[in-house]
Amino acid sequence: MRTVILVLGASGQIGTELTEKLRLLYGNNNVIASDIREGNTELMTSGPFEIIDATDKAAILTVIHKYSVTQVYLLAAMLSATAEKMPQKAWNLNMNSLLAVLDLAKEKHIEKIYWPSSIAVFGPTTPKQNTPQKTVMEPSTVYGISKVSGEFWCNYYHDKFGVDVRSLRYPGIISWKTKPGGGTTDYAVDIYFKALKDKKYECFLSENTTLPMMYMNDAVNATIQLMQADTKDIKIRNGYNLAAMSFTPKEIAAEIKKHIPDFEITYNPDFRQEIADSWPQTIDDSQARKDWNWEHKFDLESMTKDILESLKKQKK
Ligand code: AKB
Repeated sequence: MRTVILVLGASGQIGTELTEKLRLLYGNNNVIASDIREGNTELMTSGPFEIIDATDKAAILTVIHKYSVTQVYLLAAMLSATAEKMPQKAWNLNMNSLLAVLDLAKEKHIEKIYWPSSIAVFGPTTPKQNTPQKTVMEPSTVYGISKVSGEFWCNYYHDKFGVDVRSLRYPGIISWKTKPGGGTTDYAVDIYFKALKDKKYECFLSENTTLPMMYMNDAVNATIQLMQADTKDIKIRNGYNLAAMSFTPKEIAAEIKKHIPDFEITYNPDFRQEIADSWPQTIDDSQARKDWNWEHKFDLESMTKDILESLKKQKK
């Protein structure tokens, strides 16, 4: 049976690199990239590209029929910081897109769904260290509320209708090819660009704010590994905890300084500090490691080296 994948939100931070990797694995014409806006030239020319509003179930179905799509990766979402400013819009996008895709699977138009959850499902009452797979989920952000509700919907559609939906609770994802937008963990991406360009960075979180993070290469691999895992090994249908590293702004700045000795960081915390303070600092992802052999490759040191080298090469 041929696998044909539709990526919704393919122009975004994770969507861009995930689509690139999926095209390598499944063939360019078997991975349909889509977004509400156009993406980079590479994404739009290396395989099929469709403009789709991820909340428009009929539009998604038209594309599913057009290409005989078998799997949907739903990456379209509004992240934590933007969602605090536009709660209703965030709820509509994050929930309606998920419900549309879950319904399409329930109606047997597709066989498998990937939907990302986040560490934002946790809140101030959750244990902060080594946060367990199953624990208190009382988020204090609009984004977190949408993610925790989404997790319950995934579980519900799996239990009631047998929908094969799989999900990961992403930590902050760090990349250099496409920048994220509107997240609380985004400082850990911006800092590399500013370090190379200006040799200084003003951080919107305080120096000792520890957050769980992951390099994009690991996040893309985890996502594809989860989707390729045997159904019998998938024991969690709401969202798997996933971890690689945890660090503070002060620690990432110190790592960058090893490569750019005159780099300076200053701190000017804003409303995002409260969001960061409500999230866990370290995550226990032993269930993912046990169920489908998840293993991360990058730590702060190897990621920093890789990002700075890649950005320097790109500039040449
Ligand atoms: C955000 O900061 O909103 C996201 C996330 C942790 O889900 N990167």
